[in-house]
Amino acid sequence: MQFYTDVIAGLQAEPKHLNSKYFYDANGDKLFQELMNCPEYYPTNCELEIFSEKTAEICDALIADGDAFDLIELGAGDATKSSYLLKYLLDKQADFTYLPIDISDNVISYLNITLPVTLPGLKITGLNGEYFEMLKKAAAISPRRKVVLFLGSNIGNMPLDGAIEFCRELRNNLSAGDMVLIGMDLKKDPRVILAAYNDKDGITREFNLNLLRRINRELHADFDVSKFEHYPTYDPETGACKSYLISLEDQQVTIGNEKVDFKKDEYIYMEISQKFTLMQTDQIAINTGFQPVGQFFDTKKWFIDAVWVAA
Ligand code: AVI
Repeated sequence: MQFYTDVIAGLQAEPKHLNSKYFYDANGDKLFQELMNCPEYYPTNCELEIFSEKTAEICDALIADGDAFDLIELGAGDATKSSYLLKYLLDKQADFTYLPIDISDNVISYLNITLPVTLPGLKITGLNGEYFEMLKKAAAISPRRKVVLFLGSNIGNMPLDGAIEFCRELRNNLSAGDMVLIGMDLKKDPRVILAAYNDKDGITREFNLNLLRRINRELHADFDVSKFEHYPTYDPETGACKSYLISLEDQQVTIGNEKVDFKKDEYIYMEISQKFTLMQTDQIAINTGFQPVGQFFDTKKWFIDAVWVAA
């Protein structure tokens, strides 16, 4: 099982690490929802402001010449932000089909059922699976122009070279003239950034510890989560915001048939949430085969939704 293999490989590595994509079990999803509502975690509100205040401008950029298109969303979640666009596009009678892609089949069946009710007239084909596999499927379903939404600064959860590789692969799955609307969190006051990953109510702490609990539940492990502490960091030079769990004592943890030793003060690297300069956002586009053609910001200019065209 991939989860088990990844966890064991990560905890036997030097330094120890876990992949933050495993944060999102049912409990992790709930904690992330709570996080998005907590006062310190600004990215969601910034991007919501962009989508609610700049709906017409964003849609006009995506509609381009007015030809029919497929609106594909990578990691659609509950589609709160994209619903602003969907409603506007429907009102404008744009000819489009919405294809949300998500790894969770719960998410896809929820969207397939609820969106046509809340947005009458919406054509929707939910795709359950890995992003690039589903992008290939979307291309096979229809030859129409593709507009891809990749929101929430999910791109920031990859190390910078991984993000570049991801954008290159995204480009390889698109045709010239296709578009991307990508949300990226920008560099800002380092104290604001650090606070977003170190909220007073300890939700981010629980979000990180939840992965150890998930490993206990699903992989027959015996982590004592009270023996680990959440340690968030932000480096204003590189823009890397990283979270670690620190072992509070020498301890041994059993995971299935494996035993993992932790020294006191040893860390597990849990997550990166990369922050970008504006110039970096353009550079990533250009270096991966896109042309940056539009920029939408919240009033504080803390977050960008950039429009890229596949060159
Ligand atoms: C999903 N992702 C963009 C969030 C972020 O900001 O990196 C996940 C998160 N981790 C801690 N707080 C939120």
